[in-house]
Amino acid sequence: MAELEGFEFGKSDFVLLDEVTMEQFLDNLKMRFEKGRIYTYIGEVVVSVNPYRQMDIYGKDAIDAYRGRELYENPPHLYAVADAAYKAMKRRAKDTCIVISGESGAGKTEASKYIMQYIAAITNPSQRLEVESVKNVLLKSNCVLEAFGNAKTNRNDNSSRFGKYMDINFNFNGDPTGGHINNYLLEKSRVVQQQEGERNFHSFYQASSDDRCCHKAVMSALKVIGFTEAEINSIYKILSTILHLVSYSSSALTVGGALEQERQIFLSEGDAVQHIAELTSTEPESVNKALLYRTVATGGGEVIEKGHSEQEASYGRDAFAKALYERLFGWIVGRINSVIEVKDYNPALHGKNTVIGVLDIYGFEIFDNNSFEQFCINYCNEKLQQLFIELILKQEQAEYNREGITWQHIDYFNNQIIVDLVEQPHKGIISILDDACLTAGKVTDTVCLDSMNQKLGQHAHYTSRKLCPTDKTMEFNRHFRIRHYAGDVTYSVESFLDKNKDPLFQDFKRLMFNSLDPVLTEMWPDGKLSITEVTKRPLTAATLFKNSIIALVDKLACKEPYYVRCVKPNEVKSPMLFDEARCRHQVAYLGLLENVRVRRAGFAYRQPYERFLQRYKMTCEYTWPNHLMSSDREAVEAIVVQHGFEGDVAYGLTKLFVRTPRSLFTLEQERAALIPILVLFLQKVWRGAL
Ligand code: AD9
Ligand code: MG
Repeated sequence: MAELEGFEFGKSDFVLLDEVTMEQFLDNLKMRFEKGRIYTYIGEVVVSVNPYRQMDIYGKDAIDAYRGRELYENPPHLYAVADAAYKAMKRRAKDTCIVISGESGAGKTEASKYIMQYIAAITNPSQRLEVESVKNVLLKSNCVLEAFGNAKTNRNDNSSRFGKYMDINFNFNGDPTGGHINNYLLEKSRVVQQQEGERNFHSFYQASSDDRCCHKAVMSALKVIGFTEAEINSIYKILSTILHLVSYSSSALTVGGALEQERQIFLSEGDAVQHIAELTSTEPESVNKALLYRTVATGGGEVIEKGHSEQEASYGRDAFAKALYERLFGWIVGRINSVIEVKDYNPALHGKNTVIGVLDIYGFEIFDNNSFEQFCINYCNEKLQQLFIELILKQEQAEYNREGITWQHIDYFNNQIIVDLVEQPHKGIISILDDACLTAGKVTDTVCLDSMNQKLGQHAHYTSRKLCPTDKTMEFNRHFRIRHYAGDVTYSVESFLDKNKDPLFQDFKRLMFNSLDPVLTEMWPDGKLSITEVTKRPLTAATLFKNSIIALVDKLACKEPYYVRCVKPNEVKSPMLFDEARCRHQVAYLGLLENVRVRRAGFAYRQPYERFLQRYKMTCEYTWPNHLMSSDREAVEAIVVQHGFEGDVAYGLTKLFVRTPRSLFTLEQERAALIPILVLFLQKVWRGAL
C-alpha cells in the first residue's frame, strides 16, 4: 500500500476506500486527478489518469527519490513500479514484466517511455561504454518505431497502430545488455485508407513538409541504431513506392486488349510505373505486368497469365501497398533486434541473464462500426485480462504461501469462456472463419455468419440477430455480438473473410524478391517460389494473430507481473475535464473494482514488521520510543493488541497482514494526532527547554 500521504489528495491506494463502490472509486480518482495526483495504487497496480499537460514529476529529483525505495515509501508513481520490477530482477534474479493497458489516448506509450527512461537513468552508474550504447539504442528505437508505427487518429495525435512488447536483458550487475522487440498486428489498412480527420503513418509526412524536424530525429535515431546509408535509402524508396501506388488512379488500371497495348497505355498515363520500377530496382515491364496480370497454374499443371478485372487490379495494388509497408515495418523491427540482441552471453561466466518486459498494447475497442481489427484487438484483451486475474491471484497466493498464511478462495469472473468462444479449435469463431476461408468457391461473409450463428447461437456470450430481432444496431446477415468481459461489442462481419485471408498475388512477391535492392529481396523471401511451387496455403491473419498472442501470454505468464492501468479522462484532450461517464466505463471494463475486491478479500494491507513498527510505534506505550521485546514481530503484536484488532490480522514470517483498511485508519488517525504533539516535544528538547 502506498505511503499514507494524508487524505487531502484523496486516497493514494484504492484498497483504503471505505466501501468498494463505483461512486467512491470515481470520487477518489477525480479528486486526485483534479489535485494533480495522476497515479493511484491498487496494491501494487498503478492506476494512471492522462493529465494532458506536462507534469513536473519525472525529473532527476523524482528519479532519485524513487531509486531503490519501496513502493509505499513515496506517493504512487510509475517510477515506483519500474523500481519494484527492477529490484525484483536484481535482488531476486526474477524475470519481470510491466503490462500497460488502457484505451487509445490513455497514456500507455508515454508511460512506457517514462519507465524506460527511469530504467536507463538508474543503471550503469560506472558509465561503461558498451552498456551506454545498448541503452541508447533501446531508447532510440522508440523514436523509429513511433515514426513508422504511429499515426494521428481522431482519438490520439500520436496513436500507436501496433502492439509492442519489449524485453530488456540485464546482466548480473543489473545493467542492460540488450533486448528484443515483438510487434503485433500493425494496422496496415491505414496505408491505403484513413477515416476523415485521420492521417497515414507519421513516416509518410516526415520526409516531406510539416514533420521535417521529426524527420531529422528519426534519421539520427536510425544512424545511432546502426542502419547503413544504403538501408536508410531503401527505406525511403519503399515509402515513395507506396505513395506512388496509392496515388495511382484506378482508371490507370483498367484492363482490356493485349498486354502490349496496356503497357503503352500505362506508360503514357504517367510516370508512376517508371518511378516504381526505379525506386524498387525492378523493370517497368515487370511492375506493369504484376499490376495487371496474375500467374495461375491450371489443373493440368499449365501456367497461364490471367488479366485482372479493374476491381481485381485495384484490390491487388492496395494489397501490395499494404504488404510493402507491413514488411518494411517488420524488417525495421528485425533490424533493430539484430543490433540489440544479446550476443556471446555465457551464463557460466556472466551469471543469470534476467529480463524486464514492457508491454504497450492496444486496449479494448468499441467503435460505432467494429470490424475484424476490433475483433482481434478485443480477443487480445480477453487473453490479457485472463492473465491479469490469474496472475494477481497467483501472486497473492504465492505471497501467502511464502509467509505461511492460509489462502482463502476468492470468487471472480473467469473469462476463459469468452476466450474459448474465440479461439477454441474446431468450434471457436477463428476456426469457423478459417474454415470459410479455406472452402473453395464463393463463401461470402454472410454465409460465414450463418455458420457462426448456427454453431454458436446457444453460447452465453454470443448473440445472433435472431435473439434480438428488434435491435436496430444489429442488421440481418451483417452483425454478430460478443459479450466481452468489458462490455458488449457488435461486430459487422463485412470484409471479415477478406481481411482474414489477406491474399497477395504471388506475382508481387516474385517481383520484390527479384529486385536488385538487397533490402527488398531480404524482405520477400517467399517470392522465391514460382506459382507451381506455392502449394501450402498461408496461415490466416486471425490464426497468425492468435498464435502470436498465445506466445505473448506464455511469455508474460512466466514472469513476475507489474501492471499500469491507464484511464483517459476525456475525449477532448483537456487537462481540466474529468468526464465521469467515460471514466466510469473504463474503470468498469478494466476490472478495477474487481481488482480492489480481490486485493481486499484477502488482506488489504501488508508490511514488513520493521517498517510497520517504525511508522506506528508512537501509538503504543510498549513500543515508544523503543521496545524491549525479543523481536519486531512481538512489538508489532503489542501495537495490534493495544488497539484491539487482533481478529483482523495474520502474522506472516516477515510481514504483518491486515484484513480490512479500517484498522489502519485508526492507527493512522492516532498517529496524525500525535505528530504535532511530538513535534512540539522535540522542538522543546532542541531548545533545551526540557
Ligand atoms: V494509443 O492506444 O497508442 O492510441 P496511448 O499510447 O495510450 O494511445 P499516449 O501515450 O500516446 O496514449 O498518450 C496520448 C497523449 O496524451 C500524449 O501524446 C500526450 O500528449 C498525453 N499524455 C499521456 N500521458 C501523459 C503524461 N504522463 N504526461 C503528459 C501525457 N502528457
Ligand atoms: Mg500508444
